[in-house]
Amino acid sequence: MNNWEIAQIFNEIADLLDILGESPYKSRAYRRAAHKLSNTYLDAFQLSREGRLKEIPGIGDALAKKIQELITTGKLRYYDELREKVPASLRQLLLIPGVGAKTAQIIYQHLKPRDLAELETAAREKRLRELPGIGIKTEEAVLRGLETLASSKQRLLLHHAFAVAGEIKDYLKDLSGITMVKTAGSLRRGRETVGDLDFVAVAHDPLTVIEELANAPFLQELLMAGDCQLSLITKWGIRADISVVRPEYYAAALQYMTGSKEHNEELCVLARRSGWEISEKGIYPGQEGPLPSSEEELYSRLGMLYIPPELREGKGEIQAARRGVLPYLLEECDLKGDLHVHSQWSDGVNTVEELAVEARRRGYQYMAVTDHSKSLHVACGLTEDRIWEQREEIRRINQRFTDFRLLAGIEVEIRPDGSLDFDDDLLAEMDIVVASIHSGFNQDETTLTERVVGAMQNKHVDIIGHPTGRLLGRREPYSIDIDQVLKIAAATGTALEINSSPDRLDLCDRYIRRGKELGVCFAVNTDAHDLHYLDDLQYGVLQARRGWLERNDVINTMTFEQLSDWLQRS
Ligand code: DGT
Ligand code: CA
Ligand code: CA
Ligand code: ZN
Repeated sequence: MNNWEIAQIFNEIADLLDILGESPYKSRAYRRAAHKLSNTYLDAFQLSREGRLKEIPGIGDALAKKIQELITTGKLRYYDELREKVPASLRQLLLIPGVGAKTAQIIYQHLKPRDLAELETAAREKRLRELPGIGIKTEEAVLRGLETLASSKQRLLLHHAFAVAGEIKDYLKDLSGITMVKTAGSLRRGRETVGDLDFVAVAHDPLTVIEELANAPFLQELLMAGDCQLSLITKWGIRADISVVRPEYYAAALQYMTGSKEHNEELCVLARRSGWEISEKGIYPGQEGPLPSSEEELYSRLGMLYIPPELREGKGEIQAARRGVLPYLLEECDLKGDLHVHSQWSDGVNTVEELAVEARRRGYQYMAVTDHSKSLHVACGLTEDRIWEQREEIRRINQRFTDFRLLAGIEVEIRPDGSLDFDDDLLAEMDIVVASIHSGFNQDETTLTERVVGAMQNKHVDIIGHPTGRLLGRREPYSIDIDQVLKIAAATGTALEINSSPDRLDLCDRYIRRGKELGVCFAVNTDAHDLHYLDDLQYGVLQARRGWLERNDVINTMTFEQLSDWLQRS
């Protein structure tokens, strides 16, 4: 039982409490705990052994006991009791992202859909909107939620995928007989969510290794074991495919298992023309000479530049590689600072000073402290007075450094009516302004687009934070005319954020690439509320690379002096 699984159960408990009409304080406590659990770097399993669960913020005595019970017995009596009180067909409605207890109850009372397919039919036939208290908007939200649910079914977020893949890889590396292991598949390509995990392992005697793997400690169910491949369900409930090949097939197998399917299919057409062979071991020369010893050699012998995994989606990268015009992709070490970070002044957990020290330790030249603004009450948004106090603290801390600067910024609310939380005079005083939407997600496309466009037209706004508002697997992007947003961003010189948080990764790769074509500049930020999440930057970098971005497309690759000039632009 890991943090994420516990969080899922707590969220479900919160929904069940709402359905049963219990005090909203109770459900809120479970939701808050779920949020903390899925966002903390602290490992509940580890802490429970040491009796230190209460170190997780939001976890008191009662919740700690429940977590303890879940971890030691794999079950929770309280949860089972609640489930018994709510019919299964009502419970399944709660699984739809965006459908809360109230909506679920109305749908259940009036329609009693047997399954989600039946609900979808009702929504498509526009029958939901006729129910009391449910309008067109809710009906559309249900349809969107059903789509999200279908597409996200058990797809893993990147940080979970990396964590589980790391454990499997560590085990494989230590297995005698295996000389090398690489992660392949969508995880190697840095896709924003991952369906299953794929590995390529090298061994002189693949068969023996495969036999031995059938006893791997993380194995829950063996799905298939062939001469060079093994498919299994891990104890985390996640599927893994492991290819075990002899050393000479390493490059061919790694290339094949990395995919994507679309990329491979295009590559196969070219390979066949060169007389190469194709099998589940990969694409290789067969009669046409020795096997390539690296992916670089493989691509080169097929007449093209080496294609980084993040580009291998069958979206024009093969043509570009053949013409020799692939981008020099952004790298994490190109980034010289983070331009969207929260402190204790709003809803972050660290002091400004702690952030500065950590940023400097990471070798950053700068970091922007961008706390929330006043109308975001849930996040303790800053009033004008508090902003001035915070500036004073930032000024004091900056005096200590000659090689590092904190920027006094703000994440200003774009309010539902399109206005910003502060007037121009105040915004003009800030070193950097990130403008974001955190409310009114359900407005129509024209209104939402105008809110974002209006913010970009304000000359004090430097960056639009998480531009489409999506939460992977939980909330669809709000409806905005993205092409319009990209064009105005290019015209006004406003940077669009690539939010690195693995449950956002907002913008998505497609929009990034379209934006680059239109001349948009980007900022790869973490939006960290805790300094441990400054590490999320790696996911944002992957996303930027998948959007074909180069160093020059990203403003936080600039030195402090260059960035200062950029921020002064009119
Ligand atoms: P996922 O797991 O849904 O996130 O995405 P992938 O890309 O990891 O897909 P997966 O695990 O089904 O397969 C791993 C790789 O194996 C895939 O990226 C390319 C290769 N592959 C799988 N099926 C096919 C196929 O039908 N044709 C070709 N050419 N390659 C395939
Ligand atoms: Ca996969
Ligand atoms: Ca797979
Ligand atoms: Zn933020």
